[in-house]
Amino acid sequence: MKLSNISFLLLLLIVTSCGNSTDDKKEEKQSIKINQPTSEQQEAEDGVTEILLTGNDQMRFNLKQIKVKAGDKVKLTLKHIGELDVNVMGHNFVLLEPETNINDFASRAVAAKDNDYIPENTENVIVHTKMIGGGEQTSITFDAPKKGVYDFICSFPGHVALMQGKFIVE
Ligand SMILES: [Cu+2]
Repeated sequence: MKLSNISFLLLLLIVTSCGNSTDDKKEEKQSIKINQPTSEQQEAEDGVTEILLTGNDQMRFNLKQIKVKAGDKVKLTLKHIGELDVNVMGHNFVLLEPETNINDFASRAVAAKDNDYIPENTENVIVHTKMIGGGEQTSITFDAPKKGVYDFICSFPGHVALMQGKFIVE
């Protein structure tokens, strides 16, 4: 469990133990919970950090931020929880090298339909999943790159504006 989660739990405990559990406070607590960035992440026994990233029909990833540790082996599963076809609402996960201009990359990706919207011979991609449609899921396993903050995006045409986040290696 990460520090931020622990302090969040502590805060909850303090709020709860104050005893003034009016309905207002309950609602407040719930909304805090909802706004808490959820990192569906766990360290498996074999030392592989598993990440579950979902994408939906509203062009949203469930995670804005993914944190791993340098040297981790990462198993990332991308799950499309929508219903739309891959040709209409395809999603992928593309982890970009630092200094990559996201918008420039995305526009080159648009032209690479035949290559799953990954520009051919690009040096900007560290790793990526295949493009999937509603109801599908796909996994990749890779070694976390060196410490730093990386961008991840969905490279389906038009998705990058909403579907991007930070991949943080600590
Ligand atoms: Cu997408």
